[in-house]
Formats: sequence, structure tokens, C-alpha cells
Amino acid sequence: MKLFLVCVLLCFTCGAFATIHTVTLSGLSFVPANITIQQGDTVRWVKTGGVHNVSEVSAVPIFRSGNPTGSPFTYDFAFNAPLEGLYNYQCEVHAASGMVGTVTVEAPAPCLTPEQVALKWEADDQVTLYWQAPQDGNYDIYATADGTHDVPPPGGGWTLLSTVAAVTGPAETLITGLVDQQFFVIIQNCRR
Ligand SMILES: [Cu+2]
Repeated sequence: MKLFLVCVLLCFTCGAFATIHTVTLSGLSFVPANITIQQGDTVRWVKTGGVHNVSEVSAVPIFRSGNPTGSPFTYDFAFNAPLEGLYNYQCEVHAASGMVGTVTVEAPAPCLTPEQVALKWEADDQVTLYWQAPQDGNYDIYATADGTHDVPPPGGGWTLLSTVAAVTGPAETLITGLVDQQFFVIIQNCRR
């Protein structure tokens, strides 16, 4: 008898490893001035000359390198959950001269729960998954036969069953060629 379990539905993006994005303080500019990153990434501001600082623009800055200084510095800030969206920042000395920048933080799709995926057997080796994309995008559907999922796909013994492009809202995905063993399935939202 075949046992098909929808076990884990992850909510991280492809390349789930945190990235460091470097912004250089150059003259009276941040270079690049506007960057888009994934939640969990770090922005590293590097200053070699001049009297500057880095300060998010709000009454209580979410990130701030410290008071303006003439000393070189490297300032790291990790944009971890729940931070997302647009952050304006400035050099407090030179904001009026246009020394400003933005960081846009893209958050991963919300998690699906196993209850949000329905199964319908079409044949002994075919099943249709009925699910709802938490946000528009491309989805990879992975399965593992041994039930282990400590290492997220694409590594860790996962098999890519299907790639579904440009999903908006409800989705039906037919999976064919299942073998007679226990499957766990992951539907992974990939920002591509
Ligand atoms: Cu400055």
C-alpha cells in the first residue's frame, strides 16, 4: 500500500544562505545608493574617508553606525525577520547634500501548512496536489523517499518532482511516476 504524506512545506527562498551586501561611503554618496536584499541578509557599510555615519531615518533609528566620525569604519546590520520593506537611511552630516540611501528587504513567502494541500489519487502512481500559492511566483515541488528532511532541497536527497511557473492563487499539480514507497513533499517558493 502506498503512503503519501505531505509533510513539510518550507518558506525559504532559493539560496537560503544569508548574503552580505557591501555599500561604500564614497565622497558624499552611498554606492550603491539603493539596494534590494532578501530578509536575513546583511548590509555592510564601509567608510574609508570623510566625516560620515549611517543612520536609518526615523525618530529611533532601526540601524545606526554611531555618531559621525572621521575614523574609518565597517558597520554591519542584519535585516532579520520581521524586518521587511523599504528603509531610508542617511548620513546625518550630509543628508541635505543628498547623502542618502535605501535598503529594500524582500521577505520570503509565508509558510503553507500541510493542511493547505489536498491530495487526490489519479492512479496507482499518480496524484494531484491541490494547493494555494501564498504569493505569486515559481514553485518547486520536491519529494524524498526516506522521510528525512534535515537538509533542505535541492540537496539532501530530494528529488525534484515538478516545477510550476508563475503561480497565482489556486494551483493543481499532477505528479506522475511515483514509486511504491513513502514520500514526503516540499513545495518551495523560489524567487526566480
Ligand atoms: Cu556624510
